[in-house]
Amino acid sequence: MSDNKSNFRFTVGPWNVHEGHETFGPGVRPSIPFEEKIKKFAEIGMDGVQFHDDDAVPDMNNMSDKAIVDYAKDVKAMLDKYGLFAEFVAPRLWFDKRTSDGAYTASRKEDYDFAIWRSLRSVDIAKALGTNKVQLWLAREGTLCAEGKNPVEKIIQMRDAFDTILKYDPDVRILIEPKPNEPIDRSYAGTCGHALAIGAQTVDPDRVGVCIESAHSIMAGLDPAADMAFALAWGKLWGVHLNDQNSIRYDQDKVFGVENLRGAFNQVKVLYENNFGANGECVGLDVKTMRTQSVEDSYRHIINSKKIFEMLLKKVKKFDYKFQEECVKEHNFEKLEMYVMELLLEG
Ligand code: XLS
Ligand code: MG
Repeated sequence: MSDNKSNFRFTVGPWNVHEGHETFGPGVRPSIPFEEKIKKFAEIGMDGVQFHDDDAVPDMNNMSDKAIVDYAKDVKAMLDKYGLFAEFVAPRLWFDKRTSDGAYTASRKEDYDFAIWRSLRSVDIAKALGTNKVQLWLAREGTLCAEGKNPVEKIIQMRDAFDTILKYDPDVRILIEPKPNEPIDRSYAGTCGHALAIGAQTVDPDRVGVCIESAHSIMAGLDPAADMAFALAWGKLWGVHLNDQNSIRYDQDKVFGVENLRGAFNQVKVLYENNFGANGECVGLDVKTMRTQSVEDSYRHIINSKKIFEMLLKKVKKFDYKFQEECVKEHNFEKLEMYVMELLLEG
């Protein structure tokens, strides 16, 4: 096994430090100014930042294409000031009224056109921030009312939207972030397999990969490490959003490893064994501050996620492959499983 390794680069987005709002309650903490978050990300050991398009350019809907790029260049200067890079830009296609019935799968042409406009501006913003990665979380690409859309037509329409993005800029790379539900009732492309399949149908499959989020795999009833492995097998794992999740409930964005330590161990293991990061891929931490947390202490979940990742990495490096081989030869998986438990539990 080669050893690039341990050179993992960590990223988070400004939305990972939020005011605490959720479906059943408003924010409970004051907002932290954008630059203060960026500065703090650098202080707590992040290497880069993930952006929604309007995290970078808040008023973009009311700005010209050129003004958007100019604004993004100033954000790049701010990142440089703190020694951070931009990992990707994700068009926020789930806030605006025009995306309430989906963005790429919208029923109305003017809504679809808006989604394309935001996506192409995301490419511009990404380039201005110094990255060619655009991440597409397919938030509302599905339906709230099964009879409301022709699913086959809409799935093809979504592929056509990806083609438009790919054709717009020959350097752009698309990372699809699949999620099975929420905010949509049922997603048209909710898993790693769907994302890879739709990528393969685009005009340039080599420029479409995936970002696997632990919680989203769990919500689909799948194992995140196995999803990561599936994408790694074809060289398609271009990003991860590590976090944790208590079963198939609402999307919880808990600290990495706090629900299922063995599951987290196996995510770190598959990333490490397969040299994730060697081509610039980042370990994204898509975790949210608990609603009970004070504003002064609202970065702890990020610090903890990174720490747990690093502690698990030490365990991964201790993993005895000789012993594993022996157990496999004997078909003694009880023995191997107990070895893993002891490895995880001992100090
Ligand atoms: C939501 C997603 C979102 C994306 C970025 O469930 O995880 O946070 O990662 O838009
Ligand atoms: Mg995510």
